[in-house]
Amino acid sequence: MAFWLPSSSNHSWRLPEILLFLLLVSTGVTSREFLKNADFESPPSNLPENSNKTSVALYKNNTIPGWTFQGAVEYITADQTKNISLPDKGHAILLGEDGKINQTFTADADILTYLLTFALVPGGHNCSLTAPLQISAPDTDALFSFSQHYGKEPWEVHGVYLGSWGDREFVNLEILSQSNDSTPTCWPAVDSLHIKTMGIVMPDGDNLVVNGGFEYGPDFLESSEEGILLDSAPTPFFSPLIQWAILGKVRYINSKHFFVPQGNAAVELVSGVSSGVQAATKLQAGSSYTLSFTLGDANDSCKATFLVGAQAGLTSRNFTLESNGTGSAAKFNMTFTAGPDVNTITLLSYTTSQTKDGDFCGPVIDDVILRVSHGLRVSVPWKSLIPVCLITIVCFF
Ligand SMILES: *[C@@H]1O[C@H](CO)[C@@H](O)[C@H](O)[C@H]1NC(C)=O
Ligand SMILES: *[C@@H]1O[C@H](CO)[C@@H](O)[C@H](O)[C@H]1NC(C)=O
Ligand SMILES: *[C@@H]1O[C@H](CO)[C@@H](O)[C@H](O)[C@H]1NC(C)=O
Ligand SMILES: *[C@@H]1O[C@H](CO)[C@@H](O)[C@H](O)[C@H]1NC(C)=O
Ligand SMILES: *[C@@H]1O[C@H](CO)[C@@H](O)[C@H](O)[C@H]1NC(C)=O
Ligand SMILES: *[C@@H]1O[C@H](CO)[C@@H](O)[C@H](O)[C@H]1NC(C)=O
Ligand SMILES: *[C@@H]1O[C@H](CO)[C@@H](O)[C@H](O)[C@H]1NC(C)=O
Ligand SMILES: *[C@@H]1O[C@H](CO)[C@@H](O)[C@H](O)[C@H]1NC(C)=O
Ligand SMILES: *[C@@H]1O[C@H](CO)[C@@H](O)[C@H](O)[C@H]1NC(C)=O
Ligand SMILES: *[C@@H]1O[C@H](CO)[C@@H](O)[C@H](O)[C@H]1NC(C)=O
Ligand SMILES: [Ca+2]
Repeated sequence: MAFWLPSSSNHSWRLPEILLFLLLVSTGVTSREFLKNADFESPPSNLPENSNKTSVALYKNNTIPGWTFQGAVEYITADQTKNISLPDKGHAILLGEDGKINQTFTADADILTYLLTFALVPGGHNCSLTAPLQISAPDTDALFSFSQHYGKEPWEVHGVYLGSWGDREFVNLEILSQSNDSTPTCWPAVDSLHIKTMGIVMPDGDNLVVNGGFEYGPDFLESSEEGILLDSAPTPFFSPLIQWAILGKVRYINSKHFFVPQGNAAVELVSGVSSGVQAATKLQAGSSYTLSFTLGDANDSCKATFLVGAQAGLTSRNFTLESNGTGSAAKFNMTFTAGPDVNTITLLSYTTSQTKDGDFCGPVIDDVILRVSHGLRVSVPWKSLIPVCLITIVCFF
C-alpha cells in the first residue's frame, strides 16, 4: 500500500475505504453564501425617501441588514454625474474615522479554510492616499491600501486568508477604517464581499508540490476584470494561495480575463524585484528531483525581459523570458539535489516591469511540478504524503 496510516488505529483500512476517504476530504469547495447583504444592495432602514444623495451617514436610527456598525459609516451610491463608480449594482459602505462594520457568520461543521475576496474602493477622487482598511477575523488581522498602481478599474480586488474553522463555530468578521480624518475625501469604501471555503487540497498525481497549478485560491469577482491582488503571506499555511507563501505582492489571474498557461488560474508576480511564491515540501536528502514550471506573460501588455530565479533545495538558477505582452508561455526545468527534510521551492522575480500606462506587471508562473528524477524508486514520492495524510485523518475523525 502506498499510503502510510497510523498503526495505532485499531481500524483496518481497505482500499475502497481509503479512496472514499480521500474523495471526501479532498477539495470540498462549497458555494454557500456565508455573509448576508455582502454586496450592500439591501439598503439601510430609514433612508430618507427619494433621496438622490450619493452618501447617507448612518446614525443610531439606521440599521444595515446583516451588519452592525460603529463610528463614522456612510452608505454610498454610485453616481456617474459625480464620477463615483462602484462595483456590482452600485452601493457600498464608506468607513470613516473609527468606522467599523461587522457580521458574525456560522462556519460549516467540517473544518475548512475560509478565504475572503472583496473590493476596496477609494472614497474620494481627490485623494492621493486612501486610508488603509483593516480586515479582522479570529485568526487574521490584515491591512489593505489602495495602491492605484495595479490596474485601471476605480477599485481593487483583494484576497485574504481568514482562518480555518469547523463545528459550526461563530466567526465575527470585522471591517475597520484606519482613517483618523474627519472629512470623507480619503476614507476607504468596501464592497462585494465573498467567502469561499476549501477542504484540504491533495497532491495531484506524483507532483510533490500541492496546488502547483494555482487552481486553489480565492474566488474571482464578476465585478472585476483585473484579477485579485494577494499581499505577502509569510507561510504557506495561512495564505489565500493554498499551500504557497507569497513574497511581495502577486496578482491572482483567471483565464477569463488574462492569458493563463494551464487551467483557470495562475499568478503574476507584480510587485517587481523579490515578488514571488514559495512552497515547502518534505524530500529525501541527497536524492535528485526535477522542478519544472511554466513562465509566461498574462496578455496584459507587459512588454519586458523577465528574469525569474528558481531555488529548490540547494540549487538556484535564473531563467529569462522575452515578453511582448501578448500572452506567451514557455516550460522550464531544473534538476536539484534535496537538502535535509523540508525543502523550499521558490520562484522569484528579479525584474520590475510596467506597462506603457505605468501599471506594474510581471512574469506569470503556472504549472509547477516537482518529481523524483529518473532512477529513484517510485515509492519515494508517497513519503511526502505522510504529513498530509496525518492532517486529513485528524480532521476527519
Ligand atoms: C437620523 O439621525 C440623525 C442624527 O441624529 C439625523 O440627522 C437624521 O435626520 C436622522 N435620520 C432619519 C431618517 O430620521
Ligand atoms: C436631487 O437633489 C437636489 C439637491 O441636492 C435637488 O435640487 C433635486 O431636485 C433632487 N432631484 C431629485 C430627482 O430628487
Ligand atoms: C473620475 O475619477 C477618475 C479617478 O477615479 C479620474 O481619473 C477622472 O479624471 C475623473 N473624471 C472626471 C470627469 O472628473
Ligand atoms: C458585531 O460585534 C459585536 C461585538 O463586538 C457583536 O455583539 C455583534 O453581534 C456583531 N454583529 C453581528 C451582526 O454579528
Ligand atoms: C480636486 O482638487 C482640485 C485641485 O486640487 C480642485 O480644483 C477640484 O475642485 C477638486 N475636486 C473635487 C471633486 O473636490
Ligand atoms: C493620522 O494618521 C496619519 C498616519 O496614518 C498620521 O501621519 C497623522 O499624524 C494622523 N493625524 C492625526 C490628526 O492624528
Ligand atoms: C540571478 O540574477 C540575479 C539578478 O541579476 C542575481 O543577483 C543572482 O545572483 C542570479 N542567480 C543565479 C543563480 O545566477
Ligand atoms: C508577440 O509574440 C507573438 C509570439 O510569441 C507573436 O505572434 C506576435 O506577433 C508578437 N507581437 C508583437 C507586437 O511583436
Ligand atoms: C490577448 O488578448 C486579446 C484581447 O485583448 C485576445 O484577442 C488574444 O486572443 C489574447 N491572446 C492570448 C494568447 O490569449
Ligand atoms: C528540461 O529542459 C530541457 C531543455 O532545457 C529539455 O531538453 C528537457 O526535455 C526538459 N526535461 C523535462 C523533464 O521537462
Ligand atoms: Ca493554472
